[in-house]
Amino acid sequence: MPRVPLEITRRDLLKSGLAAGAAGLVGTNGLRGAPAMAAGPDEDAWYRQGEIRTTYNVCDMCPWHCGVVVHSVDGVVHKIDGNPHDPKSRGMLCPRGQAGVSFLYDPDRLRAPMVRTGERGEGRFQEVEWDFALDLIAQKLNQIKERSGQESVAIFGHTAGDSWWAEHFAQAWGTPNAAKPSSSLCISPREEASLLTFGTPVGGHEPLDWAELECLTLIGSHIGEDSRNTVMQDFAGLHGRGGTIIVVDPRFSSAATKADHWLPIKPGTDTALLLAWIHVLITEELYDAAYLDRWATGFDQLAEHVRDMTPEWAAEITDLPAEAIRDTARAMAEHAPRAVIMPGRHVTWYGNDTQRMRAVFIVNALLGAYGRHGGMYFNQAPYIQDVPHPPYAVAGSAGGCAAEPGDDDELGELPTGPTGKARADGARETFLQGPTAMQELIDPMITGDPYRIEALICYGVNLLHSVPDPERTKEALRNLELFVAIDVLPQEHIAWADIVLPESTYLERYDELFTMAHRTPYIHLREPAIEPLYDTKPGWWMAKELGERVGLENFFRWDDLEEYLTTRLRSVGSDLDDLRDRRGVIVQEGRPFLEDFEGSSPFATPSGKIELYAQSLANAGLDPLPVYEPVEDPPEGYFRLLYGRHPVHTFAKTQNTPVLSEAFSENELWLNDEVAVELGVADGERVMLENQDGATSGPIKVKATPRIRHDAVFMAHGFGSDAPELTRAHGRGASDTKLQTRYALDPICGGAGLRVNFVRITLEA
Ligand code: MGD
Ligand code: MGD
Repeated sequence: MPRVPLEITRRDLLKSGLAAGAAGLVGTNGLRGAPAMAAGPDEDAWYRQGEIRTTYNVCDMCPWHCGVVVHSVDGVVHKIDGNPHDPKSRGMLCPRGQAGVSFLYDPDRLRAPMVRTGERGEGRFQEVEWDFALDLIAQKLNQIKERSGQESVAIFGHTAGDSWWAEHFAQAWGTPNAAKPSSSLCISPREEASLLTFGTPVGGHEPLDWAELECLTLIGSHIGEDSRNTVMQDFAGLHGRGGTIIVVDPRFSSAATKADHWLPIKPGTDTALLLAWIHVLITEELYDAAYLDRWATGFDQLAEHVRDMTPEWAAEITDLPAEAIRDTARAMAEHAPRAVIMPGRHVTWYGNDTQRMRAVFIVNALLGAYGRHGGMYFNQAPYIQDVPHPPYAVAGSAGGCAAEPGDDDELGELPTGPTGKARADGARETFLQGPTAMQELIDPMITGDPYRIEALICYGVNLLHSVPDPERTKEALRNLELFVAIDVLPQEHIAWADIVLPESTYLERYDELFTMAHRTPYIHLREPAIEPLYDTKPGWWMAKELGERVGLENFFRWDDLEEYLTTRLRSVGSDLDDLRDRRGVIVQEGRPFLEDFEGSSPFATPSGKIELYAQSLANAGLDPLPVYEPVEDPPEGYFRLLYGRHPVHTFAKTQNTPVLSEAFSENELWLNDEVAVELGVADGERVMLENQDGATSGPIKVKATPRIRHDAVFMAHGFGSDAPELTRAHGRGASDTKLQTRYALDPICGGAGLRVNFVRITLEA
């Protein structure tokens, strides 16, 4: 029996290199760089205990998905490094990535399938056999389908592996009600804005040509706290070589500390700033006229639109000096086309977000940055074929970070979702276009309007932490006929499930290939480093077993994932052994720059050009050019609730990971230090928060700091878990989600703007 280090301590991880990682990125130097070696020979070191087995994987500790190399000895994983052959990680890994070992051996993990025995929310379960759990789910699903139609089943998915559920199973089963939080609660405004402007989405890997970039502007994007491995490497590279950095953030973020210009904007007013930048670029003739002439349409309408949107106009709105607005526009133009406003990632802020992102892209276009060296390259998905299956019953509607082209041309009958879904003619019931909005599927579970969603399969979504207004979500869960949760940890929503299916972690399973749209499109392998712990199973296995029980066996015409992967890999002249020989990754050639498109256009819009003026928005009765819409100010005594990332944690899923919890166990409330004095609150004091609707969260420790404006507070997302089974995360810090009882709906993409909530501070009872 292999020795399983159930409790990995900081000391153990010092041996494996993680503690070094906590101070920054850690390079892959084979195993020679491990600190224990540097300190001298260690006879007990894990790498002397047996033959080291090396496997290839894709990190699932955050959605950036770095390619990794996993080292195990005698069935125990000890160390994870960045894969030097992976275009994304480039051999480096962040502390969260290295903490995958600790995540794997978290003693609080779900261990066996369970069926609810108590009331929903009580968290009382009985362990059952897999066959029993799957038969029960299949029986319920078939009953619901017969009674109410397959669209009465919703499927939510996130984390790597979600394609088996929110895409393949959902489309085969025939529900348009499949959604990912990484869409309407994250990137959908920028993907829609990019589609409207350039005809293609941004994709999962933001395509900045960092190596030649000279000037970077960040609107919100808090690189350093948003600690995606490669983005931090690239940002450090730009800073190190003296590149110009402009940061627009109400908070003096980590990125702002490295900036040449910090614009502490009044929250919610960025579109006014962007319009004023466009005004300066046009009126001072700082735009790339030849580039726009060749590649863009709508310049004259744009120039007319921003004629009066002067820096002075924007200064009133944004609380920024007009001169600073002019200076920063000129700084960008000075470096054009090697100047870019980063597309951002979590961009669902105030409800008018697609328009704000259109304004971002228009600035980039005026700078001539698309398809230019030092600007934004054109990324491309790798070529690989799917495993053949019958036509799907519905088109893909879930969206996500790295959407791949689907098989939507082979559709059968299309049931319609309550929130509408993409159709060939672009018409939707609610939104112009874009994937199904997760938060909009909650109400139909409660009200039955326009029809009742009766069942929910939730794969890898932290339902009560990722979707706003968790009390509303609980009400929805109470109403369901069937709630199946597939997870690795006993997160808060697990207590509400009828049936819990425990998944093996990414280190214990094969999974779908990672096909990343990139400058050099690539395919990466995920293979198990060890056998699944406990009575857990991979998500693909569950999807196949359930599919076979509900009549979808033709969608799973393969015996296991090795066969499935081999079939796909053959279409690119490879197989599993070959992929391992290639160190887990196949890199293809892309067409990143304009010069690679001789005689054709890289812009897939109806006009084949960058559409500064969006005719499709005009056709739908929406603003074809971005318009600034004022947001409500906080009421007297309240602050706008801002939130973001903490470098050591990912969303709400790593707070229980032993080494990460040890490094940072509870979030803090950033409060302006002068305001703290006025309120009589001391730095480090614990307070409670109450929002405009009376929802409360806390206690949370105050960080009194001059680094935030007077009108806002800030906290890292993901804390304040109410799940007692998460022994390290339970009751630590405050949950931003609990304080987000409302959101502003983006009419174009269905995104949920979460920064429209206000909180007041009360002393801890
Ligand atoms: P944002 O919400 O854009 O998130 O990371 P980002 O895309 O960077 O940025 C939050 C910043 O916006 C904060 O600094 C906040 O002060 C500022 N802000 C708030 N309101 C306003 C405003 O009105 N205007 C302006 N200009 N700024 C404002 C999210 C990204 O992080 C995502 S989506 C993922 S999937 C990854 N998740 C993740 C993680 O979970 N953990 C870590 N450590 N890193 C991560 N990186 C990624
Ligand atoms: P996580 O907390 O990472 O966030 O939304 P989620 O992806 O829901 O939850 C991941 C879930 O997957 C957890 O329940 C975890 O235990 C489980 N899990 C981990 N590994 C596996 C696995 O291998 N298999 C299975 N089956 N489950 C696994 C993120 C989403 O949240 C995003 S992308 C953004 S940008 C938004 N951010 C955000 C915010 O900043 N604040 C608030 N209030 N809401 C937000 N919602 C959005």
